[in-house]
Parts: sequence; C-alpha cells; structure tokens
Amino acid sequence: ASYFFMTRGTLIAIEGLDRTGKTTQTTKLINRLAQDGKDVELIKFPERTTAIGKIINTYLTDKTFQLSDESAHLLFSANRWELSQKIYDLLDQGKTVVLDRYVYSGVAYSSAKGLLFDWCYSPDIGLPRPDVVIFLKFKEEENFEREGFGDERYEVAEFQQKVKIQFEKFSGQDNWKPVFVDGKNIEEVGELVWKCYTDATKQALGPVQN
Ligand code: 2DT
Repeated sequence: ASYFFMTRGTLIAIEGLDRTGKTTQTTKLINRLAQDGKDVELIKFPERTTAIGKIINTYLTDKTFQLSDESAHLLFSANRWELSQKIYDLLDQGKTVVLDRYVYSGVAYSSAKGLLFDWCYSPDIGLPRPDVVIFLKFKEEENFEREGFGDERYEVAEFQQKVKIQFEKFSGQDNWKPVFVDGKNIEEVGELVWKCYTDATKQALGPVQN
C-alpha cells in the first residue's frame, strides 16, 4: 500500500495602507506561489458579490447610503464569516489561500472611526487565523499627502493616518510581518513579501528547540 500525506495549505493575509501597492504585490505573490507549484486561491475582502457583500459595496461606493458605523462594521465581519467555511475547505484541500485584506482591516478601519478596538475585534474571533499577515506600510507619514487617493469612502489622507495607528496595534502578534515600501520598487518589495512567506513556512515546520 502507498500512503499519501497531505498537509493543509498555508493561509496568508495581505494588509496594507492605501497606496502601498497592495494589489500589485498580491498579484505578484500569487504568481510566484503558482510558479513554486502551489495551488493558489485568492479571496478579496470585502467579497462584494455575496448577499452581504452587495450591501457593503453600496456602502463603499455611494456616500449617500446611510449605515451606522457599528452596522457597517458587523457587515464587514459577517462577510468574512460568509467565507470562513470555504477558507477552511480550501486549506484542507491543500491549497494556499491568499486573503487581500482581512480581520485586521476590519478592526483598523472601524476603530479609526472611533469604535472601541476590542469591540471591533470580537465579532471576528474564531475566524481562521492566518499563518502570516504581511502588512505593507510607509515609514514616512508624508506619503499620505501624495495625490492619487481615490473616491471611495475611506480614501482620505487624514483618515488613513488614523487607520495606520490602529493597524500598528497588531504588531505584537507573532504572525504579523511589516514590510516597509518607502523608496523601494515593485521588485524589491516583492522580494520582502516573499521572504515573509518563506519565513512563515519555515516557522510552521517547527525548528528544534534547545
Ligand atoms: P478595497 O479597496 O480593498 O476593496 O477595500 N474595509 C475593508 C473595512 O472598513 N472593513 C473591512 O473589514 C474590510 C475588509 C477598507 C474597500 C474598503 O473597505 C475597508 C477599504
């Protein structure tokens, strides 16, 4: 008889402030994982096509749409819960799952509006925990002053500053890997992102302790 062992796939979350190249780096990481022979699946949050996702999309794109901050927060969280079983299933099938935004965006954006951090975190407790969270950030605050922020609800420099402060509260978690993008080109950032992934995978193998 032959035995076939399959380990679960890796769960990777990519978080980042606006204008840090998060989308570009997510695409790059996915391509590299595929080249490395991984069966990769991307899930982007908010996932705007589900029942709850459609409401979120309206909320984000139509500034006249009224929703309390608490309601919006719980919808973003519920949107993750809509996908949680799918995430577990993909990992069980051995797939590498890349999440473009996740719990951390959920907490950071809502607490930046003034909601309590712990209150924001609690509806997400129990969701699948990423093996690694790659956080793209600027060292220099003046990057927020650059032009080019978009038109969606949150794409305002002043608000982005507040979001950054909330994101930083996750920096004590052992799966949290910051990547500074200042002055680096796409390839350089890509290498750092890849290193976060490979380090996390090594860590999962478990080094011999002395
Ligand atoms: P994108 O631009 O990446 O589509 O995000 N957001 C996102 C929240 O406020 N809470 C959440 O839980 C998530 C996942 C971040 C759209 C905006 O939605 C914000 C930016």
